[in-house]
Amino acid sequence: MNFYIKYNILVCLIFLTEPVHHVTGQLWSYPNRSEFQQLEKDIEKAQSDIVDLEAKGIERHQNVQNDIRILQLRLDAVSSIGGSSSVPCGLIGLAIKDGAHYLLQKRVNGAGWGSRQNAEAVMALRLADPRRFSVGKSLINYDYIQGVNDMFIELISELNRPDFENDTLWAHGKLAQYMVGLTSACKDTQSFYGFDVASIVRRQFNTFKSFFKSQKFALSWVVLALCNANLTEETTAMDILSANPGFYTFGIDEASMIVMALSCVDNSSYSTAQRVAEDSILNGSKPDGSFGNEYTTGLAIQALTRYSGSRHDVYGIIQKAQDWLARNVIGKFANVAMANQVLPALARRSYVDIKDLKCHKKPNTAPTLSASGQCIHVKITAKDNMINKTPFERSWVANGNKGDSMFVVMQKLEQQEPSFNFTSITFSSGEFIRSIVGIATDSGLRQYWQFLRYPDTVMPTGVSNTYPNNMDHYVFKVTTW
Ligand code: B12
Ligand SMILES: *[C@@H]1O[C@H](CO)[C@@H](O)[C@H](O)[C@H]1NC(C)=O
Ligand SMILES: *[C@@H]1O[C@H](CO)[C@@H](O)[C@H](O)[C@H]1NC(C)=O
Ligand SMILES: *[C@@H]1O[C@H](CO)[C@@H](O)[C@H](O)[C@H]1NC(C)=O
Ligand SMILES: *[C@@H]1O[C@H](CO)[C@@H](O)[C@H](O)[C@H]1NC(C)=O
Ligand SMILES: *[C@@H]1O[C@H](CO)[C@@H](O)[C@H](O)[C@H]1NC(C)=O
Ligand SMILES: *[C@@H]1O[C@H](CO)[C@@H](O)[C@H](O)[C@H]1NC(C)=O
Repeated sequence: MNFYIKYNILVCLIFLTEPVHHVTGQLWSYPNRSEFQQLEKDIEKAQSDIVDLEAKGIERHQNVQNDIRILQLRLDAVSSIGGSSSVPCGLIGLAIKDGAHYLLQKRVNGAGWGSRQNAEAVMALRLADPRRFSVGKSLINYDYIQGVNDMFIELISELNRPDFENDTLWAHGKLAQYMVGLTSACKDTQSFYGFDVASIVRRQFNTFKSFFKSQKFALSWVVLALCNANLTEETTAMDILSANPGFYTFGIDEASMIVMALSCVDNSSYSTAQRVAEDSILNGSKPDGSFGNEYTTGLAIQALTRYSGSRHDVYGIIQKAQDWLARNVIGKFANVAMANQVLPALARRSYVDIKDLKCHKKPNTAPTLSASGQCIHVKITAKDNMINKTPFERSWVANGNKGDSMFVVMQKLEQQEPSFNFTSITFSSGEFIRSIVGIATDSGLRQYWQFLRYPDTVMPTGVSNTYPNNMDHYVFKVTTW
């Protein structure tokens, strides 16, 4: 066992046995696997409800949202040590969690992290922990999703300004950085609420070419924006970026951004410039393991994760730098830019990894609300051996359209089939089934029509929020609670 492994285990043990009150107070507690797993399940279920609502075009749902927030807080409490987190153990893992907490606590509803800061925050959270923060069906952090919404809203309102395109606060690399933010949140940058953000970034590059010639840090964001979105590169931008290798106005910070940008585009024409920039970063390594301050060290680590040369000690250099970085940022995250440059580095990722993040596809494919969807057949069974004197069981096949809710499918069946009818009551959570074929449940007797997917899976959603696929089979069964 070498020293480094021993050291890591020691650090893990220290943090497993000691609650770290000085970092985030009562949020940190001892692990309890079973509670952790239950919470993960609950959040997954709540999240699938959200996905259903979003598929219907309802963007926010206060109840589910609050549930997830509470669940997430409790999950944070139990997952901070142990649990199946994808964040590494030990000091570096703690620093990542602290940075994520820093960002999430700094977000203000509606405003996010403030003007021109939202993309940096959003991409930092995603790169810090893509699994936990994925905009997917799996475990998510709802505050992150809110932050993504805040970023969208800010950007939409900016894009609508007539003077936006040539506003240098945005045109000098900021919109490009937002494009990376959009991609990290799985958003199409060519049709963002009617805007082709990618084309605007290309035009800004051409309008402000002389600025970008002198500021390759900003130019790197333009290249990263197009590359992460899998769009064709601007050859002129690549030529500027790879010119004068070894000369960096803004030192290691700039060399690091150039390495990331060049390495993102898969073209051997730029490999020499990339190698020179990498060597220049490595030459800037300090005895304490850092490359300068937290910002510079964060960017340098990110760039070194893209290392293309032949030195064998780079892995160790990255580890040492990460260790220095973790010690220097825990409890000291100072602003969004620092979190943006540091968090990916701690997670051993870079801005280039955004192009490989998994973007989930919505389950059941997002239903269209029009009835123009393809025809579907849905089997419906009703069972009662409680209310009727003789046990009742009968099945029907309903003709509906893809995108119809179960409620709509049942309404259609009622029109198609004289032997089927039902009644329901409207609640804030949708339609509650009261009676089927005249068999009405008595709430005083704690009876209800339970809604299941055949044969016996209790549905997590009601009929208004369930969107059947072709050949699905659902069961209604009189049950008591
Ligand atoms: C380019 C650059 C500059 C250029 C900006 C010129 C330009 N029009 O592009 C100039 C030379 C003006 C500059 C100045 C300073 N900079 Co400077 N700069 C950078 C650099 C290398 C890249 C920023 C960038 O282009 N980002 C990409 C674009 C798309 O994002 P942006 O948000 O629009 O970027 C703007 C801001 O970053 C702003 N800016 C630049 N530096 C600073 C510093 C502070 C404190 C603030 C609030 C804003 C700011 O100018 C950028 C371009 O418009 C970063 C490196 C890094 N790691 O982030 C350092 C960096 C941001 N700068 C830093 C510093 C310390 C300074 C100075 C305070 C240095 C000094 N002592 O004078 C001054 C600012 C003084 C002041 N007037 O308040 C630090 C900030 C650390 C911190 N927050 O405490 C960084 C992180 C470098 C580092 N590794 O330490 N900087
Ligand atoms: C985990 O926590 C729950 C609720 O706090 C408790 O009921 C359960 O006994 C705990 N399980 C273990 C293994 O500690
Ligand atoms: C931005 O500036 C360029 C160059 O001056 C000009 O051609 C373009 O029309 C301007 N765009 C907008 C939207 O004003
Ligand atoms: C990226 O683009 C290429 C060609 O333009 C295409 O073959 C590839 O599937 C795309 N990848 C993704 C993830 O979109
Ligand atoms: C690689 O870059 C060179 C120089 O810009 C360019 O001429 C060439 O077409 C690029 N190759 C590919 C495969 O994109
Ligand atoms: C390496 O860094 C030192 C300062 O630390 C500098 O003087 C020297 O020029 C650098 N060498 C190269 C090849 O960049
Ligand atoms: C519903 O169907 C049942 C059984 O077929 C029938 O007795 C009842 O009258 C129907 N109710 C309505 C309102 O059509």
